[in-house]
Amino acid sequence: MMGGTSVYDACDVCNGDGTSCLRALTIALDMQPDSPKDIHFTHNVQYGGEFSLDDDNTSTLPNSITLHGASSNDYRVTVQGVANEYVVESIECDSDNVNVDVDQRRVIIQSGEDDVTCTFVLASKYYFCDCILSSFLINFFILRNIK
Ligand SMILES: [Ca+2]
Ligand SMILES: [Ca+2]
Repeated sequence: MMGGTSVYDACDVCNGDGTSCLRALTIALDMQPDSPKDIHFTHNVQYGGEFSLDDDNTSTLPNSITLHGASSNDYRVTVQGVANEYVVESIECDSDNVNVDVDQRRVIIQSGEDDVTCTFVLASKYYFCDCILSSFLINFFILRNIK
């Protein structure tokens, strides 16, 4: 293979068993509030380079996925096309070998031996507004009843 090393090439170099030098890179989605909305991600960990997650109780889509990559590569996972009503509030990873860039909606997982889990937290902009609206309505009815 010119100009690069595939995952399988790298594993032949490591142990020859095709799996034991692969890192498990788990990407999880936490929508706030929970939502069936499909959220699309791109990555360069495995061939294909994309997946979708949601955050509800149905099995149509999972809320996390585990990818396997060679430890000697840097990887990038980006959440794409976040709908207008959502913002990427935070991205939480359980490893120091990750550059988190919330503004660019991505993580860069640096080469290393550790397995990594990153949780993308997407919050609805209107969730907060709902809370304000309902507290306004509650106050309104309390005041009305006091009079
Ligand atoms: Ca959630
Ligand atoms: Ca689901």
